[in-house]
Amino acid sequence: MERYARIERKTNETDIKLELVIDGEGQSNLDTGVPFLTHMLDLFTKHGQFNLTVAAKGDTEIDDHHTSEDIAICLGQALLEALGDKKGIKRYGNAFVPMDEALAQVVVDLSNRPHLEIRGAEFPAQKVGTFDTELVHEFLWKLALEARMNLHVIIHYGKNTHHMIEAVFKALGRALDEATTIDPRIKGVPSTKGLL
Ligand SMILES: [Mn+2]
Repeated sequence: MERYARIERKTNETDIKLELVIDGEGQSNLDTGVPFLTHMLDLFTKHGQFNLTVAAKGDTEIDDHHTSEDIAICLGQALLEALGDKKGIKRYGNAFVPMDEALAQVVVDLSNRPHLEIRGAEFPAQKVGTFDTELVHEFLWKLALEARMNLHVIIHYGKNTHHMIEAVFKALGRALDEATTIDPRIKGVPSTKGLL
């Protein structure tokens, strides 16, 4: 059975349609209205071997906040829904990704216990394109919350803000690819509680 979810979410601030295939080919079809976020989700999809479609209209005339936050909410919901009962998944994922001078690490646990820890995300620049770099935290927190995952993000070092954030999104894709992978040795869910 294909691990797939489609989420539609409409508020006074944003109107989002998002489709996620977990076992994909790294293909994305993205119209987010936030160019830097489009770039990041494209990398995330490629490195996570997902397929991701996003059609978002938001109040970007104000800033990118609502649109970025709400795309994260939809992506988190899609991930949770597509994973279903989580039977056979590896559950944990860990990835280091360098991007030129920057090195990021992302560790995830699809634990049903939402949590976010971030270290080293003191970005030299406040903006990349139109994108406020403080939205990285907002995006990751809403994603962790809605996907009900424990997400640890460590930027070990870096000087260029674009590189630092790019390394995070690539590592996020790779860590989630590992965590969502089905391991045929695992019968049921990988938890001594018997439930995730
Ligand atoms: Mn780039």
